[in-house]
Amino acid sequence: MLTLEQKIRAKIPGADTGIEIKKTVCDICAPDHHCGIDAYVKDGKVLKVEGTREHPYSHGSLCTKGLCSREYIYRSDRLRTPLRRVGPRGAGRLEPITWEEAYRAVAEGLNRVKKTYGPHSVAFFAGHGKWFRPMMQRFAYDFGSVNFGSDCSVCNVSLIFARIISAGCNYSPDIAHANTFLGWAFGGYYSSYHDVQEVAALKERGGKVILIDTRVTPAAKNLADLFLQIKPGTDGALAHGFAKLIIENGWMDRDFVEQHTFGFEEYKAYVQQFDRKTVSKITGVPEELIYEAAKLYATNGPACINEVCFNLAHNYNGQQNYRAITGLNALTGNFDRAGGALPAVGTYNMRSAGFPTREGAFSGANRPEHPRIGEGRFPLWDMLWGEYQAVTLPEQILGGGDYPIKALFAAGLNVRMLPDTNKTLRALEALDFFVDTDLFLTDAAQYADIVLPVCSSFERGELKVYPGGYAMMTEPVIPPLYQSKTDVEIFSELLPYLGLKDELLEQGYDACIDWILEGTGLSVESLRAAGGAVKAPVAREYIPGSYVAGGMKTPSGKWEFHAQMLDRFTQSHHLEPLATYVDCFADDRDPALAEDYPYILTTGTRVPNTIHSRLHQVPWARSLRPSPLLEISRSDAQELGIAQGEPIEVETPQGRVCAPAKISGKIQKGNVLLVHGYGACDASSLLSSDHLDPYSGFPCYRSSRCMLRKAEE
Ligand SMILES: Nc1nc2c(c(=O)[nH]1)N[C@H]1C(S)=C(S)[C@@H](COP(=O)(O)OP(=O)(O)OC[C@H]3O[C@@H](n4cnc5c(=O)[nH]c(N)nc54)[C@H](O)[C@@H]3O)O[C@H]1N2
Ligand SMILES: Nc1nc2c(c(=O)[nH]1)N[C@H]1C(S)=C(S)[C@@H](COP(=O)(O)OP(=O)(O)OC[C@H]3O[C@@H](n4cnc5c(=O)[nH]c(N)nc54)[C@H](O)[C@@H]3O)O[C@H]1N2
Ligand SMILES: [Mo]
Repeated sequence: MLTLEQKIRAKIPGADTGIEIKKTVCDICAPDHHCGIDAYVKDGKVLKVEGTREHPYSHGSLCTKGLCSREYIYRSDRLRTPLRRVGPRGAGRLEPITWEEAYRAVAEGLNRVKKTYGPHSVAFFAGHGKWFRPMMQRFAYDFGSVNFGSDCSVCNVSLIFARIISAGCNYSPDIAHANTFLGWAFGGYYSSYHDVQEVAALKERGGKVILIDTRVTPAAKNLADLFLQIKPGTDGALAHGFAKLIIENGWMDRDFVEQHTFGFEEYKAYVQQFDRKTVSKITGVPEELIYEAAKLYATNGPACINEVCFNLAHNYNGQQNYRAITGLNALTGNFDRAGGALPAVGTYNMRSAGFPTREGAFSGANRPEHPRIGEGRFPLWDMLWGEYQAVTLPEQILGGGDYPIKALFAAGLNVRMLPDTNKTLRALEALDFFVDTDLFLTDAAQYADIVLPVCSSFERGELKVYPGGYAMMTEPVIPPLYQSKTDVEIFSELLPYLGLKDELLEQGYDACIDWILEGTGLSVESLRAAGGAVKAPVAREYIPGSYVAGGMKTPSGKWEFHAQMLDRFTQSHHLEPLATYVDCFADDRDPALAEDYPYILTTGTRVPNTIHSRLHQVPWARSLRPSPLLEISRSDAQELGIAQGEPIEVETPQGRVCAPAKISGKIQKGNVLLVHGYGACDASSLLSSDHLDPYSGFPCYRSSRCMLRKAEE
C-alpha cells in the first residue's frame, strides 16, 4: 500500500489525495485536432495531463505539444494583468493597470480613430487561436468595421478555394474505406498524426501508400510502398504527368468523367505536354516511378488524397498545383465515393462534424457594406472568403493601400507570422492605436498601447465539435490564472465602454453558443449535463454519391476541370480557368536573382516540438531541439566546406540569419530548410511580402531564393 504522501507524489487521483481528474481539451494546435485531456488537478493547480481514453477523436493519444500543456499554461511570461505602454513602441516598457483603466483606454483609442478616420480604419485580426473567432468577427462588425481578418489568410483556405472552384464544396478523404492512400506533401507524424493511424490501418488491411515529398520523412520510411522525392513547388507538373498517363492508358473513370465533369477535352489537350521525360526533368522524380505511382493510384481504387497538405499552398504556383492534384479525384472517379474524397459540411470553428450550425449567421450579423482592405488585388479571395487578406495588412497600415488603417485590435498577433518581419514591425510602429490580447508578453504585445491578458483552454469552457456528429462543452479545470479573462469576456465587456449594443454578445459565450446550436438538438445545458462528447441528434451519416447525384454547386453542376468561376478574372488578373502549371519563381522580376541566390529556401516544415511562435519558450519542448533547425544536404555541405553543427548564414534580398548546420540525407541538393518561429533566427524575416500566389494571395513560405555561406566566426 502506498502512503498518502507517495500517492500525492505519484499524482494518483482519489478523495484522500485531493487530486481530481478533470476533462478538457488541448487547443495548442489547429481545431482539426483538439485532443481530449484528463487534467490531474489539486488545489487549483494542474499536476499532470494524460489523453482522454473515451474521447471520440483522440482516443487517449496526445502529441508532444499536448504533453507540454502544463509547462505551456504555466509559462513564466504569462501575462498577469492588463498593461499600458509607457515607453516607445517595441521597447517593452509597460505598466500594470486595472481592467477598468484598460477598457476605458481601449474604448478611447478605438473611438478616437473611428471618429477621425471612420470605423473601417480599425482593423481586427485573430492569430492562430480560433475558439473566439465567431464572437470576434461579430464584435468587429458591431463596432462598424468590415475589416476582420485572421491567419486563414495563410493557412488551409487556399486549398478550400481549389476544391470549391472545382467541385463547389469542401471535401475530405475517406481513408477508412480506401485501398490506396496518396499522401501528397503529407506531414503525417508531425502535423496530422491522427491520419497516420488511419493510414497504418489501411496498410494492415492490405492497402497501398504512395507518398510525394521534398524530404525523406518518417511517413516515407514507415508507410510508403512508393516514395517520390520531388523538387519544391513542382507538384502541379507531376500531377499533370499522372493525368496524361491515366488518360492514355485507359485508367480513368470514363463514366464519371463523361457524366459529371466539365472541360475534360480542354484539360486532356493541356496535359499532353507533360510527358514522363519532361515531368521527370521538372520534378526530379525518375520516369519509372512516375509511371508506377500513376498506375497504382488509378488502378487500385478506391483511392484518396490527404487533406492536410497546407504547405502546397505556400508557393507562388500553390493553388494551381493543388488544383492539378485534386483534379485527379475526378479523373479517376474517386470523388463522392466511399474511399475517395467525400463532401464535408462546415459545422463550427473550421471543423466539419457532419451537421450544420448557425455559426455563419451569428458571425456575419451586422456586417457593414463596405470594401475590405486590399480588395481587387486577389479577386478569388474577395469572392470566396469573408475576411480581408491579412497579407496586405502591413502594406495597408504603411499607407500603400486604398484607405488608411490606423488602429489594430489583435487577438494573438505573432510578428513573425507574415513574410518580411521588418515590414510588419514598421507597420506596428506606424499605428495610431494598437491593442493586443494574448497569454504571453510577445514581441507584438511590446508594440501595443494596451495589452490584455487572456487565459488558456484549461481556464475556460468552450464548444468543440468532432467528426461523426460529436459535440462537447468543456469546463474550466482551473480558475483563470492571475487576472486573465477569456477573449469573449473581453469582447462582451467592452461593448458598453465603446457605446455599442449587441444583446446576444453582451450575454457572453454560453448565450452565443446556444444561439449558434439552435436547431441541432443540442444546447449548452444538455452538453454540460452529458459531461463529455455526445452525438448531435441532427447528425446524419453521409451517403456517398448523394452530392454528385443532386448536381454539384458549380456553374455547370459538374466537376470543373475548366473552372468557370475563374473566367471572369482571366482578362483582368490573368487567373487561368485550367489548372495550368508555371514555375514557382515565374514572378522573378530580375533574372540575376537565380544566379545570386541559387538555393531554394523552405521555411516552416512542421516539427513535433514547436507550433509557430509558441513552444520555443517551453523548456521541455525546447530541450528536444535547442537550436533552430537549419537543414542542408550532404553534397551542399561538402561544396561549401561546412561540417555538422558549424554555423551557416542564409541570405535573401530581405535579410540574413545564422544557425548551426544540420547536415542530413533527408533533403535534396539545392534545398534549404529553416523552421520558423524562433525569435533569434527568424525565417520570416527572409521572406518577401510581394512574392505571393496571385490566386490566393498566400505567401511563399516554401519557396524563396536564397544564398548560403559558411559563417565567419
Ligand atoms: N515562415 C513561416 N511563417 C508561417 C508559416 C510557415 O510555415 N513558415 N506558417 C503559417 C501558418 S500555416 C499559420 S496557420 C500561421 C500561424 O499563425 P500564428 O498566429 O503565428 O501562430 P502562433 O504563433 O501559434 O499564435 C499566435 C499568437 O496567438 C496567441 N494565442 C494562442 N491562443 C490564443 C487565444 O486563445 N487567444 C489569444 N488572444 N491569443 C492566443 C499565442 O500566444 C501567440 O502569441 O503562421 C504562418 N506563418
Ligand atoms: N507540430 C506541429 N504541428 C502543426 C503545426 C506546427 O506548427 N507544429 N502547425 C499546424 C498548422 S497551422 C498547419 S497549416 C499544418 C501544416 O501541415 P502540413 O501541410 O502537413 O505541414 P508541413 O510539415 O510543412 O508539410 C508537410 C510535408 O510537405 C513537405 N513539403 C514541403 N514543401 C513541399 C513541396 O513543395 N512539395 C511536396 N510534395 N512536399 C512538400 C514537407 O517536407 C513535409 O513533409 O500543421 C499543423 N500542425
Ligand atoms: Mo496553418
